[in-house]
Amino acid sequence: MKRHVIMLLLIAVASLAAAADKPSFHWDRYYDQDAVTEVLETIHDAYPDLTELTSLGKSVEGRDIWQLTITNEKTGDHTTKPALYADGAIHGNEIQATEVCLYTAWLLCDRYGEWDRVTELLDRAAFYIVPTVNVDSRARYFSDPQSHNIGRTARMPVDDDHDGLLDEDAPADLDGDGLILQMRVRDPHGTHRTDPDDPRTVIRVKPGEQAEWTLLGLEGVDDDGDGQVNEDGPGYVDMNRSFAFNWQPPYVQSGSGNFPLEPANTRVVADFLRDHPNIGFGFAWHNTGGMFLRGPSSESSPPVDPADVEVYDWLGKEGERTVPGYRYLVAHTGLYATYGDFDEFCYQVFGFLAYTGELSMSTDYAYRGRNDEPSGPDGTIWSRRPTLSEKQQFNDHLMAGEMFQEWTPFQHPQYGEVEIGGWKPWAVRTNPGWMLPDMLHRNAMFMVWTAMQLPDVSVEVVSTENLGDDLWRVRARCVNTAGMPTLSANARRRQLVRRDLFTIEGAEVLSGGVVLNHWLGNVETVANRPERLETWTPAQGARDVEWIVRGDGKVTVRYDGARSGAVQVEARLQ
Ligand SMILES: [Ca+2]
Ligand SMILES: [Ca+2]
Ligand SMILES: [Ca+2]
Ligand SMILES: [Ca+2]
Ligand SMILES: [Zn+2]
Repeated sequence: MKRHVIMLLLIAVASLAAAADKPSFHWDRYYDQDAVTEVLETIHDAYPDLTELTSLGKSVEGRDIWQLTITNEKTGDHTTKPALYADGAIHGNEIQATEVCLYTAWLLCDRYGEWDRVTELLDRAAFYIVPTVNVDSRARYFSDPQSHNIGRTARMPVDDDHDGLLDEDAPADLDGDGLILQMRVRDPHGTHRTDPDDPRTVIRVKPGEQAEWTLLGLEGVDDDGDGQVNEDGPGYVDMNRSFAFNWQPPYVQSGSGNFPLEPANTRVVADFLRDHPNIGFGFAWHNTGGMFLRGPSSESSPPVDPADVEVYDWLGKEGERTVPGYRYLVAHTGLYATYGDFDEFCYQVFGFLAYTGELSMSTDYAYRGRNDEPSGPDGTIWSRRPTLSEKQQFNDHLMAGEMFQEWTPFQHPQYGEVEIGGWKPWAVRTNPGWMLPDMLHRNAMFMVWTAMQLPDVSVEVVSTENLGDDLWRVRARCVNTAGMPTLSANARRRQLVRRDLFTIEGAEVLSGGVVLNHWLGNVETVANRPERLETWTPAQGARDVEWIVRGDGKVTVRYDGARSGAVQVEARLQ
């Protein structure tokens, strides 16, 4: 009796200890690059059987580009499982994309063994997570003077104004407050006036109105005396215009660099995708706008196969419900054209579907109640952009006025008396920390749900029929219970990845083929190598095959897909 009590106590203590050992993190804050590394190492140390942490390589400035693999390694190596790829912050100033990746990694490990669906998912599938692609610019977003629009691109020097000098005239923190904000100069012949609803806001003048201000852009001076201010800041190679499909030179697509995959960061991502043909779906996280974007990315892009559009649409609607307010859109018709971007590269080169996820929306900053004007142009609350003065009310009532730097006089060496002020970082593109947890969880769960739709196959021998002596008709079936086919329509049509192999071993195979109609017995027999049938299996569907074999022992039937993993079963010819 006593012994039992002690045993129970020990078990209780052990499970408490296990719970206490689980790392927990604050998800209402942002992590700088050192802290991102620490979070990843903490997760990996706590879950060594679920994770592998590697550096894909060094960035342009020599920082590690971390990649975390998450799967239950006891049920098989990650390369043998269907996989979902997710990365963040290829645009370095779109920082919360990294937190979405970190949160997802933590959630999967934390809930493994607790939530059945997560447990089953990590037993049969893998996640490849690259929290920060543009590690250099994201690191500098925390360490250098900040602006929400600075740090998008790779830190590769480019002569933006073609004057023979590289990166010679960047925006600068003139008043030394650690922020790079807007400059304005008093000008009765300018373009803007003070908003009568809020003295901090400037609005464009309408015909007949008296102007007060000319806006001068970001803080900075004409460093090289060429008559322009801020015309050539650090870099300008946009790594999400650098992927190797429908890449266009900079005179068509600004920031595309000299040739596809030029920045080291983009290159290591592309190499990783190439080296992992088991990836069946991709996400690249960005801000801003609240969107899940897919191709075609431009008017010159090939169309998405109608069968793949059905999958995209089905998943996209789930995304819209999981993250209310976000819209699922075709990139070039719903937003704008891009060339050489990630999701089209995934789809057209490797043949797996991918979304570009745009985090944060202007309606996050709404300040209005149910009796205020309720809806936007398309009748939804989400399409109504808050006006700048409404955003100031949000600032005052929810952020104690800390989102906006009041306009302050400054003596500028070239413009004379100017004013510096404007929206601070955390006000535009990135949300204040307290808004993060809900956003992180919803987008993470959309990825989890998407991963649950990766091919989930099993194989069975449906029948073995003796045709006389040692001649047998063997029928086998692969069943895919998930929402994605084992291969996308584009991957099949353009042969972007090997076809799945339905094979039989252990007997002499005389003929074989895919069963077109198993009730009528129609079989599409192949001319060569009938023991090795090349095929695929539809979503929530089955693939039947038939072989005529000579033998008398055990046969092994196997279904092996690059994106579905391999399953096999044995049967006896008797
Ligand atoms: Ca230059
Ligand atoms: Ca430059
Ligand atoms: Ca200049
Ligand atoms: Ca210049
Ligand atoms: Zn972006």
